[in-house]
Amino acid sequence: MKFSHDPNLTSIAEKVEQGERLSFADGLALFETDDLTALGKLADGVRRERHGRTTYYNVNRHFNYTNICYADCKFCGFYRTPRQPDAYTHNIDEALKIAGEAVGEGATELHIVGGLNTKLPFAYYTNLLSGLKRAYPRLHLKAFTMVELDHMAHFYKMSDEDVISQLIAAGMDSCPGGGAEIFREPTRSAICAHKTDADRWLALAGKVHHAGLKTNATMLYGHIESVEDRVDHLIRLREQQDQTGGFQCFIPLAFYPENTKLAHLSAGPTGVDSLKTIAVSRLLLDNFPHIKAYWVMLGKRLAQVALHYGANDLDGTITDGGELTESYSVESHNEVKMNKGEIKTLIEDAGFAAVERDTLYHPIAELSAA
Ligand code: V47
Repeated sequence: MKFSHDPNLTSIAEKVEQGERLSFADGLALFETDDLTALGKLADGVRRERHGRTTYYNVNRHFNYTNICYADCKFCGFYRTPRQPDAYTHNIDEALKIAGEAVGEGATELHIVGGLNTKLPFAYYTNLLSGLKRAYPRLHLKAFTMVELDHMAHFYKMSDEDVISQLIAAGMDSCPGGGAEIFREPTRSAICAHKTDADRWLALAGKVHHAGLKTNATMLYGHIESVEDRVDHLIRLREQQDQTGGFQCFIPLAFYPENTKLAHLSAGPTGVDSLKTIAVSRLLLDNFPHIKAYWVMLGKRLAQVALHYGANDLDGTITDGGELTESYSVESHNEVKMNKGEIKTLIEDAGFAAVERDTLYHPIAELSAA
C-alpha cells in the first residue's frame, strides 16, 4: 500500500527515512497536505525512534511577577497599563509564598515570567531569584524570556553578558521559550511592533546557551500568520540550534483570541491545524529533542491526541494562581491545573508511558533512586 495519496508526502517520507534534512519547500508541503493521518504517522515514527513510548511531564507552577507591560502586543490579553485597577506587581514575600505552596505540592520547577515594567530596578529580578533560591534551593527557577532579558539590557544599560551572568549568579537555572511569537516580518511588527526582533531574540538565546544554560523556544500560531511565516520560524530556530545547541524543547502555542486586539481577525487554530503544527515541528526541527503539546492552550483532549502526532511532552501540572485562567487559555472555563494522577492518566490512556521529569529532562524516579 502507498504511504500516502499525497505524492509530496510520499517523497518527504523517503527523505525522513534516509535521515535527510527537510527543506523550506518540504515544510510548506507538509502544512499543505490533506493527508493528516499520514503526516501524523510520519511524525510519530520520528518521535518513537527518539523517545519510544515515553511521554514526559513535570510538576511545576507559573509565577507571573507583574502584568504591567509597555509592549502592547496585539495577541496578549494578559498585560495592563500601570493605571488600570487590576495592574499588579508581586513583592518578594508574595513570590516566596507561591513558591512555598508549589514546593508543598511537589513542584520541581517555578516558571517565572512577567511584563516589561519600567518601574522595577534591576535588583528586583536578582533579589527575586536569590530570595527564592535561598528559601528553596532545590526548586529549579526557569525564569525570564529573551524579551525580558533584552528589556533588562536596554533599560538598565547593561551588556547582555552582564545581565545573563548576574541573573545566573542570583539563581536563574534556565529560560522559558516565550516571546518568539512569529519571527518573520511584516507579521512580527503587525502583532508585536514594540517587542524584541527576531535576530535579537535568537542572538540572546545563543548567548544564554554560551553561558551554559538551556532554554526553550515557542511559536504563536493561528492568528494572522501565513504558512510561510511558520516554516520560516521553524527553520530559523533549527539554524540557531545548529550553532549553539541549547534549546531543549519547542512549544507551539495555539492562539487564544478572547480578550485580545486580534479577536476580530481570528478564531484561533482548528484542531487539525494544531495537530499539523505539532507534526511539522517534529519533522522540521530534527535537532530539537523535545516537542511539547502545551495542554493549557490545546485543551487536555487535543493535547492527548497530539502525543500521536510527534509530541513527547505535556508540560506540567502548572497551577498558576489564577492569572492564566483569567487571561489566555482554552482551558479558561476550567481550572488551569492538573494533578499528577490526572496528567499520568491522560498520557497512559493515549497509550504512552508517563515519566515525571525535572526541567532538564532527568527522570525524577531515577534521580530520587540515585
Ligand atoms: O510569548 C500570549 C503566548 C507566551 C496569547 O518554555 C498567547 O516551557 C495564546 O512562552 N493565546 C508565553 N498564546 C507562554 C510561554 C510558555 C508556555 C508554556 C511553557 C513554556 C516553556 C513557555 O504565551 C507568549 C505568547 O507567545 N501568548 N498571548 C494568546 N492570547
